[in-house]
Amino acid sequence: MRWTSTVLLVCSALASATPLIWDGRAPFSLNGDDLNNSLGPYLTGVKGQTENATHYDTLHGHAIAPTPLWNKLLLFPREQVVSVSIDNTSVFVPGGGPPQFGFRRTELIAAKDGDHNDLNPLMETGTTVFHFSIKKDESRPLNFNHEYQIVFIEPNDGTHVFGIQLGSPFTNPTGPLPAKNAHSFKVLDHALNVLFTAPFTSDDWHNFAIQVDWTQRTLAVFYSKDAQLLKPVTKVVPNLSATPGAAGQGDFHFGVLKLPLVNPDDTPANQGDVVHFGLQEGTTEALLYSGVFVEQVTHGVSIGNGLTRPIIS
Ligand SMILES: *[C@@H]1O[C@H](CO)[C@@H](O)[C@H](O)[C@H]1NC(C)=O
Ligand SMILES: *[C@@H]1O[C@H](CO)[C@@H](O)[C@H](O)[C@H]1NC(C)=O
Ligand SMILES: *[C@@H]1O[C@H](CO)[C@@H](O)[C@H](O)[C@H]1NC(C)=O
Ligand SMILES: CC(=O)N[C@H]1CO[C@H](CO)[C@@H](O)[C@@H]1O
Repeated sequence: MRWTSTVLLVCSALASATPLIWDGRAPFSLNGDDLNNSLGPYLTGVKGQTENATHYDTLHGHAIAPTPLWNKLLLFPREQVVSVSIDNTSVFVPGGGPPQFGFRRTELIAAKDGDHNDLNPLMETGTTVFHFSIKKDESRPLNFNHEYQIVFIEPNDGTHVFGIQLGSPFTNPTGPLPAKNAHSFKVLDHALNVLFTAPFTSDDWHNFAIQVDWTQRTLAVFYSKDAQLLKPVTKVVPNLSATPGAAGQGDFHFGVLKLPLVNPDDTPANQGDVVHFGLQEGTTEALLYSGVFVEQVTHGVSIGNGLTRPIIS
């Protein structure tokens, strides 16, 4: 009896937990045609122009286990892993702009069946928490001599409300490579201050949750590995260089955006234009993602195992 009521209690706690605003955990029903057509939870348009989305984005079905944080019974996971890859064809051509030959990039953008314009204000009002888990794709490693921007929220001004960086930050001229901490995740604020670092160890799922107060313009970070509950790893920090209000809202991206190295053969002006110039090896590289979702904090922050805790305050 006691056991039953505990179970009921846990279930009702789960049901009322946090409300979810957007769930980017790929259901097993999601397929390649959905990806090609930006149906389901992602817009897939940020990629090379010559190939369909399934060339870059792969749904792994039951072949790879997702983060155990939200999939405790790994025999019955609730989501499939999605990998995001780049190769030398990953030259994005933005609407109305020239091809971005400096970058190689593939990103998924949070949406609901193609609609991000209605979703973004829901995800980016009040206090909301952006969850995502990242693992190495050992067969398609990154090149840590380069800078990678892998998760970020980008308003129209092209800045990032917060960002996750890997690799050696781009410098002109090029410094010693790889840079110190190249193999660590760096959580950056809007002004590019490093809020938290964690080594990108192999074979682990790295779970992040970024708490964004859109009114006060602050950030706070949770992190854990694998099935460990998320733990606060920063205090609440100001992020006041981010733009307030609707102009400060933007698309929630995750994927692989690889910056170039300086090409000594380019003109001095072009050497600083990372979007359009620089050296890329053209290698195939990828990251694995799971556990991507955005929640309200009405009933706290989800930390795994069906548990929530109060926001960092
Ligand atoms: C998705 O792209 C793949 C690879 O080009 C292709 O085989 C498949 O037919 C595409 N599906 C749709 C619906 O576009
Ligand atoms: C993308 O998918 C469509 C629909 O299946 C197909 O007609 C087209 O050839 C594909 N494009 C490439 C580049 O594979
Ligand atoms: C990679 O793509 C760029 C731009 O399209 C091209 O100039 C370069 O030759 C390609 N490199 C390789 C190794 O294919
Ligand atoms: C961690 C931190 O304090 N980050 C920045 C948030 O925004 C303000 C205002 O631009 C910066 O001064 C902080 O350094």
